[in-house]
Amino acid sequence: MQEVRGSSPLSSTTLFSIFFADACLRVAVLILNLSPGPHACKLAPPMETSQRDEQFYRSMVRMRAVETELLALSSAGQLRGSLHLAQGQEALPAGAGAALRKDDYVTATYRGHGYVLAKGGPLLPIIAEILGKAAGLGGGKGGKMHLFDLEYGILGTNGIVGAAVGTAAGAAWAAQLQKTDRVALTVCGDGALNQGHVSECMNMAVLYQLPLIILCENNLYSEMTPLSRSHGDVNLAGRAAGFGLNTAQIDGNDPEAVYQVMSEAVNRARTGGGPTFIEAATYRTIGHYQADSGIGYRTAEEVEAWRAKSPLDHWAAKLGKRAPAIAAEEQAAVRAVFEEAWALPGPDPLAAGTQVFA
Ligand SMILES: Cc1ncc(C[n+]2csc(CCOP(=O)(O)OP(=O)(O)O)c2C)c(N)n1
Ligand SMILES: [Mg+2]
Repeated sequence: MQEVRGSSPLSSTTLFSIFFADACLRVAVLILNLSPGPHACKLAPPMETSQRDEQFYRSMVRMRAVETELLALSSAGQLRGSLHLAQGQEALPAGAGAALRKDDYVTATYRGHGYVLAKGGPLLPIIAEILGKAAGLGGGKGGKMHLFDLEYGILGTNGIVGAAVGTAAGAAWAAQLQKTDRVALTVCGDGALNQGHVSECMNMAVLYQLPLIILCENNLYSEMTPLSRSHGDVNLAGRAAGFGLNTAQIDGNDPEAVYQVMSEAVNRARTGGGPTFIEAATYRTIGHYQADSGIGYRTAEEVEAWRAKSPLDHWAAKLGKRAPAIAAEEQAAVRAVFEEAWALPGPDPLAAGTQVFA
């Protein structure tokens, strides 16, 4: 990990170049419905290793079970729209979610439903939202790319590449201004680093020493474009270090490694130590979205090699005889929630104009 560098002096050029990011942060601060006032700094109590092993496995199995149900509905033509799944990347939400408090903020990508699940809120309103039901988190109007839950600090999954970084930076700034010790985690892909807005946010986060953690899921592809064809320098953490962030590069398929580096970053952010960028090496062993085979721009051998590194299989092997019963329990619970959610009514058409801010 690198140490945070001292703040740079603010020249007029710097001020001009940060205008866009500053505007985004101000909007995010304005829209937040936060409880004001300082409260005591609470660091997460350490969890026993054996407890963590089971929690990670449960979290990963739950996420895979949710995706299996969604894929079946989509394949049967019963679920409309694009479905961006994250098979092979389950260790990231499992490890990251375990390092956060309920009142910490999270923003994520169109592939970020796992982080919403891992934040620990009840499953039914999440699934109901994805299925477009009135009992969903957003009344069934947002779907999978717009999962919001203020009670659990979920400030949105997001279909616009890189956009969620600005919302999280705004939330981190709000937490700092209100003298709370909340932190904001934002999840982005490797491709998002080529969005100018993300660079502006990294610069701002260092200047303001925001309690922000950027977890970059480096799955080696932006849609169908390999990293080497979209980035002049494939060292993503190096780019963040250039802005002055603390950085780390980890195996994103190891939930324990994710948990450890996240805990370090969270504790640093809570205690005024500033932002961290984590580059996590991972791979989606499924297509970019439901209609993509994932082969063509990638070889079958490459996909198979990464399947062999599946975090789910590794953790099942680690838990040994306990794994099948845990998996069966989680899968049955997810199945039951899908059945319950599927039977629920959709939103009232007359309510189409409510809860809409645009
Ligand atoms: C601003 C913007 N530009 C382009 C797109 C189209 N698009 C959707 S996903 C994607 C690839 C993003 O890749 P990455 O950030 O690596 O995330 P991954 O899909 O690999 O998880 C692109 C270009 C978009 N949604 N938003
Ligand atoms: Mg990617």
